[in-house]
Amino acid sequence: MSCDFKHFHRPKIAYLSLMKHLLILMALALSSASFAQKKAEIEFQVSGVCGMCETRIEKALDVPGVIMAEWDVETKKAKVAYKTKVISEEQIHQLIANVGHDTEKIKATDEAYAKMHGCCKYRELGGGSCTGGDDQDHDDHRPE
Ligand SMILES: [Cu+2]
Repeated sequence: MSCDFKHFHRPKIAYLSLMKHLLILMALALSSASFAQKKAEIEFQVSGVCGMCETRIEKALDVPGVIMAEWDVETKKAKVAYKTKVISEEQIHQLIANVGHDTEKIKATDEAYAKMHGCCKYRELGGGSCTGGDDQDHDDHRPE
């Protein structure tokens, strides 16, 4: 009764190569599934001045269909990933304009603009009472 070590060795290799193929198949299935969802990523200019603007813009885009939304106070660029079947690029611009921020495509109405905190009045010279982009901690003075 010889228990050859080689007998254990072979199936292990076969198992590993099977796992490798399974992983490749899974990766393929996942990537084709995300293709079916039709994701898009866009980047555009949005006017704003401070961290409060950032919160407002990102909160406005917290809707179904939007996968990721980021606005950078330094570059004034919004980066949005969304599902094209659920929401359109136009609607995304509109959502931002609705809370008072001008985008490349849609200007905010004077009414929406007036509702914003004084610090965020980017249309005024010098950007309202905001000192700059790194002023993050004025969550305490929200508009009444
Ligand atoms: Cu602001």
